[in-house]
Amino acid sequence: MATRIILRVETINMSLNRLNLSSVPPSDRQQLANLCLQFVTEGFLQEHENWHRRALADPGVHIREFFSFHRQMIQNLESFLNANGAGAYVPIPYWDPAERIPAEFTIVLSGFDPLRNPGPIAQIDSWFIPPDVCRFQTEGQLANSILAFHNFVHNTVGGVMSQFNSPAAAIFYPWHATIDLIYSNWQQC
Ligand SMILES: [Cu+2]
Repeated sequence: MATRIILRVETINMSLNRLNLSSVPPSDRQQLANLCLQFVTEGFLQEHENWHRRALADPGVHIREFFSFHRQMIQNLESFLNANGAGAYVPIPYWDPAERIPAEFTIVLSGFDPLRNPGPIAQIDSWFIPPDVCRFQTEGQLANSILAFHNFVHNTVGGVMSQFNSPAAAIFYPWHATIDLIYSNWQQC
C-alpha cells in the first residue's frame, strides 16, 4: 500500500528525480550517510536551532518559512556533495516513513543521542500526495497541515531526531527530502 502511494510520487515528480532511499544500494547508502554527517558543523546546528526557537516563539514563522528554510538546508547539503565529488547522490534520496530506516542511515554524530526507533513509523497520508495535495490553496495551509505529521515522525524516531540538533542524525536529510518532495509536488500543481 505504502509502496503504491510513493510510486505515484515518483511518477508525478519525474523532473526532480529523487530516489527512494530503500532503492539505493547499501554501499552507496553507507557512503552518503557518512557524507551527511561530515556536512554537519556546529554553526549549521546552531542555525537550525535558532530557526526552531524563533518558530516556537512565533507560529507564523513556521507557516511562512517551514518549506523554504528546510529546502535551503537540503540544497546546502547538495552543494556540499557536488563540491566533494559526490554529485551522484544529488538530489538526496527521500525516506518513506512507512519503511524502516535503512541500517546505514541510523547513524548520528558522535556525542548525540542515538535513534530510539528505526520504524516503520507511518504512511504518508494521501492528502499530501498528488493529485490530492493540489487541494491546498496556499503554501501556508500545506505547511500548517504537514507540520504535525513531520513532528510526529521526528518524535517517534526519537533520540537526537526529536531534539533541536536533529540535523546531527543522518536520516534527517532523507526525511527532509521527503518533505521537500511534497512541497515540490504542490508547487507543480
Ligand atoms: Cu524536520
